[in-house]
Amino acid sequence: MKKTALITGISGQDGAYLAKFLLKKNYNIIGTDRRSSRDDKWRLRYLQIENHLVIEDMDLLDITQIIRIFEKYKINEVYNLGAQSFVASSFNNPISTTDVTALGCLRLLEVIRNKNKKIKFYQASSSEMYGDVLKIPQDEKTPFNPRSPYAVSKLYSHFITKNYREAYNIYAVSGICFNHESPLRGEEFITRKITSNLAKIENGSVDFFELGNLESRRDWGYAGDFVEAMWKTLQQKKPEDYVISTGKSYSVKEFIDEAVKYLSFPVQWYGEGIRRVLINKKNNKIIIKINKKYFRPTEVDLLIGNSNKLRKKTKWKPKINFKELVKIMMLSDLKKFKN
Ligand code: NDP
Ligand code: GDR
Repeated sequence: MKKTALITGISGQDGAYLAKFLLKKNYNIIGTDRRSSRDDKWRLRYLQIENHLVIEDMDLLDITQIIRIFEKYKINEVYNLGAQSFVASSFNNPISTTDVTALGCLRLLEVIRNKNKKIKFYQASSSEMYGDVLKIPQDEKTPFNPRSPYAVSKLYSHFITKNYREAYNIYAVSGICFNHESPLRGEEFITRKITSNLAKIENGSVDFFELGNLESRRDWGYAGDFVEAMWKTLQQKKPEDYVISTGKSYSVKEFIDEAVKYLSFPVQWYGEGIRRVLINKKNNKIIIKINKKYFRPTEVDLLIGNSNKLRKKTKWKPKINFKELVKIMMLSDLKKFKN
């Protein structure tokens, strides 16, 4: 019998890739997000799946909307990807971030507990929960030390998922995902901010752009690989938590150094710290500057995940490495922003 999966956050990067993946596995997909006046279907169109799934309004802030959806459909698996997911914004909007990212998860779990405890539940936990890291690399046993309202909210949803698993015997799993990117990443996140702006500089529509801390290091993987891991964590005998990561870490500066290889002109760094700039050597114009406003009040300096548990239990491994990821994103944006 065909399974039905409910994906919250269907308009986001992961929602689109996961829906595509599950459609290939012959699932019915109910994708939900809050009602919006913006075009929030562009990712589904990009992957050519917009007409292959059902989209419903379901704001994670509103439990009556959640109940309505659970009454309307017979759901087998829930993937809770909906969140205020931008760390920088969580410093300005801590209360709304907590409401959707922490309590949104609890609202879903409460509905599952009351309606049907057999529904499997995946929570999108985050490597940001490790924050100012207490061990390198980070695995399922590493203590958490969050550094932003976003990370604290994710920690709440992580532990409430564990609590509902233990207290009510619900098949509830947290996938602790390290950063994963793609051409469908929002342009506010650093990788896409870099690739989209470099492509706009290449086509002449932008002169320069500004960034914050270039030294922070992230374990960057490809979103298409990560959604497969999410699904696998829900297909095991026992519900458990899993780290999902590539196991390699690069700095923001290293990401830029890899991305500029796809430009038609040579570049060079000058200066240090806040005065550092990247110059187009063909015309000696600045293309990247540092602006203090992009530094966070508390930063996460280094993330690198150990996903051995997932790899052993499910045979998952990432297919796309760092260089390939940068290439995919650069070529996609160079094409997208071509004159
Ligand atoms: P995106 O920011 O691209 O997508 C987030 C989704 O959540 C959007 O569809 C957004 O809808 C939706 N959303 C926001 N507020 C609400 C609300 N009140 N009710 C319902 N839906 C809402 O994130 P990603 O796809 O990159 O990430 C998916 C999940 O995984 C998130 O929970 C994120 O925190 C987590 N995560 C992501 C990682 C990554 O590297 N990408 C790593 C670790 C965890 P709208 O379009 O209306 O804003
Ligand atoms: P992150 O992703 O905070 O790791 O959260 P982001 O791409 O926003 O930042 C990564 C690092 O780059 C530094 N940085 C900048 N970041 C942005 N966005 N813009 C800038 O101009 C800039 N300059 C430097 C940041 O300080 C940071 O160190 C992502 C999100 O997807 C979360 O939802 C998810 O949980 C985690 O990844 C794992």
